[in-house]
Amino acid sequence: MDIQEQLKKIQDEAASQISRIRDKSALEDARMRILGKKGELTMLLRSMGQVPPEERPKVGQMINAVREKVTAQLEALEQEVKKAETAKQLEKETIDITEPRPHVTAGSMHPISLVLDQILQVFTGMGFDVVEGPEVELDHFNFELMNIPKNHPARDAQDTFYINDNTVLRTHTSPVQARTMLSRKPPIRIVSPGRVFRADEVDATHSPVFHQIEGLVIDKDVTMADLKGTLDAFAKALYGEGVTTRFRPSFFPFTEPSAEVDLTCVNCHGKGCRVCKDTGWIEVLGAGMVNPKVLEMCGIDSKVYKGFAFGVGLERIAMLRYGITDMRLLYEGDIRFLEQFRED
Ligand code: 2NL
Repeated sequence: MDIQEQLKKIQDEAASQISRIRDKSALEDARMRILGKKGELTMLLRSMGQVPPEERPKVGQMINAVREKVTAQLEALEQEVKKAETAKQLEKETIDITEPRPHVTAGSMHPISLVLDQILQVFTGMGFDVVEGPEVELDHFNFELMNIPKNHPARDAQDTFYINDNTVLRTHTSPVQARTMLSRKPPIRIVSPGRVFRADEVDATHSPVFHQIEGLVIDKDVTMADLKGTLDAFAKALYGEGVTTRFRPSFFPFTEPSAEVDLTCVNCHGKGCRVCKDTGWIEVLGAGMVNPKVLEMCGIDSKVYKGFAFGVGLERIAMLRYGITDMRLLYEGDIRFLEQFRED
């Protein structure tokens, strides 16, 4: 077989091999077999020694022509294989955007968080700062500075969780406000939300851990009228224009005078119903003018400055707002209860 015949054979075989190739690895195999270092064309080029010198240029040209042709065929094939592989990949990764998505359940805000957010909105809107403090508190801040001296019944171990002789789980957020009076100069306008602790048995209206928000305003010329106006605005912002407050005389060691504060029954709007026991009013707050003794103990001159303060239980607000009749629902984490507060 002369060189020309061998070349033709190589070219024909290459063409037929190439026509059967469908993927990249077969393509690379063919490239090596035909054009590679030990490939058929290279071998042929090596045997040029046996070709008479005058024919070498012509034979060389012929070999190169075949190499170019095969190279071109391989390149064309490579483009096709690439295109086919891309098409296959795209097909595999196609997303059917009409397919219904799997049901995803998002979490929801806890009712206590919902009412706290609403209340903070109202008070920050009136210029109050939000201040938080420790849950494990010194007797000194929790009781002494609130004018609740040693041997006062409120300190009874039956009501208070003692850590040791002078450390308690705070029974109200008042100590946060005492700390603020000691560290800031008046005027002071703050609310302090947080968890508080009392040694109560669990039932539909009691829990040893509950939430409170207290407010405190200290300035020159602060009066009971400012307290009443502030709480009226709070009631209306939270429950609507038809709701107002009613003050009844009361007693707290830390305020003088003190008041229990009722809101227009949010259920019957004052007509009388089961929720308000036919009175038209619901008790939700305690409030009063800060006892001058408390101001003095907290480093504030009671001849120059006056203050008002109030405290609200968040559980009670949440229960009224959402018609929850058993406080235990707020702590059990039952998904069937919680998911009713989803806001989407
Ligand atoms: C209630 C009663 C109240 C206060 C909390 C307070 C704080 C300071 C000084 C004076 Cl620093 N008073 N807080 C005042 C009156 C009532 O809460 O029944 N809360 C649910």
